[in-house]
Amino acid sequence: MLFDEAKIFVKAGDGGDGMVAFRREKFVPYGGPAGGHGGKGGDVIFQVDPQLNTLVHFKKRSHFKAGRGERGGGKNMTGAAGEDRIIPVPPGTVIRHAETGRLLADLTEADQQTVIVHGGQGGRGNTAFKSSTNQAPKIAERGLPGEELWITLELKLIADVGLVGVPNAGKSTFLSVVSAARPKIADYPFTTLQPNLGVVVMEHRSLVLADIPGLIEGAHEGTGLGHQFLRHIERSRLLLHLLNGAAPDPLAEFEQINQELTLFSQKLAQKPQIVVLNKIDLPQAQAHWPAIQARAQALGLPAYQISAVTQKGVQGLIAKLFEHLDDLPQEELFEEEMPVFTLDQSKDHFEIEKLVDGDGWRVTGPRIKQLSIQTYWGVDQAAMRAHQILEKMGVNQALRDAGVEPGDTVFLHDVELEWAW
Ligand SMILES: Nc1nc2c(ncn2[C@@H]2O[C@H](COP(=O)(O)OP(=O)(O)OP(=O)(O)O)[C@@H](O)[C@H]2O)c(=O)[nH]1
Ligand SMILES: [Mg+2]
Repeated sequence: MLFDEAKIFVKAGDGGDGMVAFRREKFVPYGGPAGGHGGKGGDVIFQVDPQLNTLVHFKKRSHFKAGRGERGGGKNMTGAAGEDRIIPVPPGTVIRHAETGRLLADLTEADQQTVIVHGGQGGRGNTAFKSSTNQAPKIAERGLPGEELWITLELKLIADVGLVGVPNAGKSTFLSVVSAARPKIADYPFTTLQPNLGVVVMEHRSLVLADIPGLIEGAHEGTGLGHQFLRHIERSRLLLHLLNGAAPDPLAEFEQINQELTLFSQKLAQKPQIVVLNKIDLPQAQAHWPAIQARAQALGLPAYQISAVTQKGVQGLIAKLFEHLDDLPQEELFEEEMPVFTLDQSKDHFEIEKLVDGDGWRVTGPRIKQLSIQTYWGVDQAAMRAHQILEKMGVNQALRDAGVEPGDTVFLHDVELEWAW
């Protein structure tokens, strides 16, 4: 069965801390600042691997982390960047924010990549704080934490070729011999209850084949199981109509299924189709071939005969599928507009809240959070610099306007400070 949904947690690497260091040279009594910057944390990146066709590997694992950046060194050495974490997903994977459902990525093309959470910036070393008035700064920044997020993955069926046919025609058998997919196969109708996808590889090329439940009369109205899955193959570029050679009248079944496709949608009815008679290892199947070939020719459709079980004609058919696809245009796969993904919409935005239990205040906001984490509050110079930034952002004024008195406790996110102005 196709496993087509997963919920996972991704965490990008934290940035490395900046370093406070000074040059020590022979005969130079007082060297300048030489503390390097911390390395950037690694990103978590999703990449399309065309060889994959399910999300089943996310069943075993739900947490993925990128590497953290190293701390800055002396002699202006920047810390090494954290390693990116590249997570392979099958084509057709849609990634959403787990809580809000917001679309983050719609991955369709081979090797397409998208960064879902970004590594934290490395903190700057003390070299960055040198100025005309401060030649020997003792401050550095701490690295920022990497972004983290719960996301959902959904696999959208994107097949180049959709397999249609009556139950028992051998669709799943065919898929299993031409791809690594292992669908259930059995000698009764409606063995397949969920679509199966398989990737067919030939000489560095690949195509995706979708095996859907068998269709029967009334399928367009929801009889049987095929109905809900016809929508999936509406997006495929080519239909492979597989005929059950063991049936008493495969030609009548062929007409019937085409009728159902027409009744379901014009789009499906007009989709290019190739006709394939299966089970020609059986003598009765061979007997049907001339009539089927003649009918296909009359309709202007290519026709082939195979045995999925003995694999007679199968390789030739695959080569033909690639040829037919080459003649067809690529289907437009993007259904949803890609948003620009940002965790922080407006970084300088902040809010002040009076805490109910006592005389404290809390300031929150993306830039405030960043500053609270980045600053070594115990170091006077660093704290001074943070206060200058708060002044520029208008936070100090806003606190005064709100009625903050000297001596009050002010939380900058989780960092507790005493208001001194
Ligand atoms: N003799 C013969 N039997 C075949 C061939 N291909 C498939 N079969 C048999 O036909 C039966 C049905 O095969 P499936 O692959 O399950 O058929 P399906 O079209 O996927 O059926 P649904 O999932 O019910 O729609 C199984 O018993 C297969 O072994 C073939 O080339 N020759
Ligand atoms: Mg099947």
